[in-house]
Amino acid sequence: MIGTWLLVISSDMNFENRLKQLHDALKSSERVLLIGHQKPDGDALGSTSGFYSWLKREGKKPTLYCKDLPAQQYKYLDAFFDYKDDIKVFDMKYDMVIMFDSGDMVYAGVDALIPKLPNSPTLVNIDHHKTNQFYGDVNIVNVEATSTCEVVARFFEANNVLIDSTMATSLMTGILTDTSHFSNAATTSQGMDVAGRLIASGARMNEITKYLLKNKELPILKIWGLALSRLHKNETQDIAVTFVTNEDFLKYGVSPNAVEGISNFLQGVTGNAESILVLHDRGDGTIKGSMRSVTRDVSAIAKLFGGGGHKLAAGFAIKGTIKETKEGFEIN
Ligand SMILES: [Mn+2]
Repeated sequence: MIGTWLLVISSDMNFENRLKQLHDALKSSERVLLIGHQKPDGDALGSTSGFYSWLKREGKKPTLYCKDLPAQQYKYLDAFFDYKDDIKVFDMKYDMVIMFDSGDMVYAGVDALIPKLPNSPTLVNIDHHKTNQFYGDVNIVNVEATSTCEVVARFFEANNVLIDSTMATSLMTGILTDTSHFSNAATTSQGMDVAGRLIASGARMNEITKYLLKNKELPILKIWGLALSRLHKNETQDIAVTFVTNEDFLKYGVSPNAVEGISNFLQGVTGNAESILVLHDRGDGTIKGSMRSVTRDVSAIAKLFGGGGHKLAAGFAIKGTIKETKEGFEIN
C-alpha cells in the first residue's frame, strides 16, 4: 500500500496535495520515528515535538530522537523529557521515519543509522532549507516557509487537524527561532499569518519569550560580552568575525549553546559590515560557524565547508579547535 502511495507522491503535484498524501499514509502507520537534527535548535525541536504531540493524541506510538538532547532553555516544551539520544532506537521496527529541519542525513547525524533500520521504513523529509538534498522517499520541502514548524503547521491546517495549545507552543517556537522573533530576512507575511493562528490556538507566548529571549544568565552574558569584544572586521571581505574558544566555555561553566543568537544579534547591529561570522568551539573537536549577511549569499560559502542554510543565514561545522592568539585566533 505504501508502495502505491509512493508512486503517487513522487509525481509532480502541488504542495497542498503532498500534505494530504502524507496524512493519508500516516493513517496506516503505527510506529513512527521522528528525527530532528543534532544540536537541535528551536525549529528542530518545535517541529518534532509538535508532530509528536499530535501522533500521541491520535493513539500512535511515536519515538522522538535527536543525536543531542535539547538544551535546558527548551524545558517549557511538553515533550522535553521524551527525547532520546540512544542509538538503540534504530534497532526497532517503524512504519515510517520522518526527518525534520535537516537538509541532509549527515546534518542530522543519522547517515550511518538510517540504512541500518530493520524493514526499511518509508523515509519522509520535511524541511525548508534551500540546500535540501531531497534524500527522502517523500520530500516535503518548502523553501519559502520561515521554518520547518511553519511547514508542519500547514500540514495540520491542510488536513483539518485541530492544533491544541501544546502543538501551537511547539510550532511557534520554530517560527520565532528561525525569524529571530520576526526580525530577520526569513520573516514573511505568510509566516506571520500562521503565527497569528497559532496564538489563537493557545501558543504559550509568555513562556516562549521568557525562556528564549529573557532567560540569559550572568555567565551566558559574559560569554556574549567576550564574543562582542573580540569582533574584528576584515575590510577586504567586508565581514566582521568573532570567536569563542572551548577554554572560554569551561571558564564560565556554560555549554556551547550559550552562543546561540549572537550572530542574529550582530546581523541587526553591525551596519559597518556586509556579513557576520561567529566561530565557536563545540568542545568535541569541531568548530561551528554561523554566518549572517545583508545581501550576500552566505549559504554558498557555508556549502564550501560542508554546511548549508539560507541565503542570508547559514552555518557549517568543521573539524578542529580554536585558540586565542595575540593577533586574534587560530584554528588547529
Ligand atoms: Mn529551520
